Amino acid sequence: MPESPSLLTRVASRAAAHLEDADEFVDRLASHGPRALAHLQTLYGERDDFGEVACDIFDVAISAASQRPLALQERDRRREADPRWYLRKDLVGAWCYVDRFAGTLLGLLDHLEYLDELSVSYLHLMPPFARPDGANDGGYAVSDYRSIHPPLGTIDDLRSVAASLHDRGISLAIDFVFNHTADDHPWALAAQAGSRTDLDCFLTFATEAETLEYQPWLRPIFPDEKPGSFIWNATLERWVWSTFHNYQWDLNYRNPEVFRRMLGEMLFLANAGVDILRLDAVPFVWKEAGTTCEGLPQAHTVIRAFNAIVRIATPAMIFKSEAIVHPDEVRSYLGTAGADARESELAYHPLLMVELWEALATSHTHLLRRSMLERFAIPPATGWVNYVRSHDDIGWGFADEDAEALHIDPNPHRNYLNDFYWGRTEQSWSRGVAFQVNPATGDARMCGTTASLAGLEQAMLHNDQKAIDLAVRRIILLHGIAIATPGSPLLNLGDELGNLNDPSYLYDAGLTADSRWLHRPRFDWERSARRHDPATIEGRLHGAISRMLRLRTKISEFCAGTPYRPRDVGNDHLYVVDVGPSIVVAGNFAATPQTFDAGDTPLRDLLSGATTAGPTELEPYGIRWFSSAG
Ligand code: OTU
Repeated sequence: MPESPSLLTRVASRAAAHLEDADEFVDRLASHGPRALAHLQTLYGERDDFGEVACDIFDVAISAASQRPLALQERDRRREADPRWYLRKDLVGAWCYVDRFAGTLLGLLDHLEYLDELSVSYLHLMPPFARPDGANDGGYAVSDYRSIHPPLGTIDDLRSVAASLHDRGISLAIDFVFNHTADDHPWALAAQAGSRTDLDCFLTFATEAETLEYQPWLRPIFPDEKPGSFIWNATLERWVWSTFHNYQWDLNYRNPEVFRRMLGEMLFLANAGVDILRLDAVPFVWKEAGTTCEGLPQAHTVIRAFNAIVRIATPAMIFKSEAIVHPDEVRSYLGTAGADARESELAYHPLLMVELWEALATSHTHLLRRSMLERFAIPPATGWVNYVRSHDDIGWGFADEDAEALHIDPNPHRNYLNDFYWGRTEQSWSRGVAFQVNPATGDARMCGTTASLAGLEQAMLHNDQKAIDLAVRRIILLHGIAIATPGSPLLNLGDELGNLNDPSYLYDAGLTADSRWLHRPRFDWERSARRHDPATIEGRLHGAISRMLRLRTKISEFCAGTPYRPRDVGNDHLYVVDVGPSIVVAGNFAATPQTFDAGDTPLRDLLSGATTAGPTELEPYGIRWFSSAG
């Protein structure tokens, strides 16, 4: 890379010319610039104009640094002095749709006490940006990254929400939907009005034959909508790459102009006060003919390049990646050991999530245990985001190899789990529904809220008190394990009250085709009023979940990086795991009491305060956090 020293020197002198005080920028450039440049070189180094391309990209960073509000510059310094801030035991996330939780962005500020009760230290908002009328994938089709969907408020409201959250010690997380834009984003409109520069930001093809160089290898994501990943656009008279919905057009990161523009949007959000950027749909951002176009090395390089530049321009912000793919692929977005490979600092942990639901349906924990034994390890200075339920469907993404090692046939097992949660098997308590059943591949997923999948809805319909009790226990069990897993927990706001399925989406033209809306109900503030009454369902759930969240913020073993070792205790209904040297988490996945041998050393139950030794009974779906440290 012969030109790199001179190129970075050029960047440093441009910074000096544009920034009032360029020292910090230049220092950060010295630390992270070589890495950023190396990644850009990997992506775009073959171009004759690479030097210009790279300078233009660094100019975006300089411009963002020049516009960085003073309070956020201060935040940058504090976080650089405390670089492990996102690995700590007190990082507790909660997510919501702004309208469904609080009406508007500013409405969020009325609920800060509620978040405090749940020990929330970062609030993740589903994309609040401008989006097309009608279907817009819940905001995952972005028409403008710099303006807010008008009913929710304005970009200034977002800034002031960020500032108010920061004042309360709460960080702000937001989605960065960077694989695609909405088809009415200005770039897509300009492309349709004849701008070649904008057309080149997307992946379009003159003939269907050209799409066939890719199509046979691609995984259909929303097969209900279209069989493949391309749509014909009559205005462009071209085929447009659209991995997700027809109105979401994939961006072309092979074109450095896309990288430059999207970096600008990303740093704009950082300057609005975003602390944690959820990178949406990360595997898809780079395409190569004849491959699956998922998780290619260049997709990782794109994220690494973005990350290195964020460290220079807006270092208070980190990344949380979202990839719902093979578990080993999922963890690959956390980079590899070594500073050069810094990628996402946090990653969703879908394997834990699906394995919790799998163990609940089967009341056996061997696949959960094996999955965690084989695939929990991640690079230093990165953390799992442990959750029970996201806003998306659930697909059975355990590793086939892990199932086969236990003599479980993976696909029939997936079919069994779907049938169970769709409520089609006799023993099922669940009221989930099917999502994107693909007869061609046999793939199918499911939707439903935590409570409805855990049996609460069915039990309430039958007014069956015993079944209600079991369902409440199941919900607490799943949360009890996720919250006690090293990394950080992410609560689906509403799960702490037992939110049930909401079929009203069926009557909304913009939502009806997407059954994921079944599990995105409006937050029920009336039910939340009962949360302090332990005689109610809401009181039992909120009481247990808020207590566990509070407690976890005090237990150092729960921070990211602690060794996590599931035990074989000879009873497959039990999930028993050593978290660090002194914490033992034990969950009973059976509807009957099970005995756990606590051993000779007395263990203190951190949730109840009781001390135990020897054979200890775990009630149906019971959960314990033990400490041997006294
Ligand atoms: C994400 O999900 C979002 O979470 C969804 O809500 C969006 O619809 C989608 O992107 C498009 O923006 O396929 O079924 O491996 O699996 O990113 C959900 C990653 C999805 C994908 C995941 C995607």
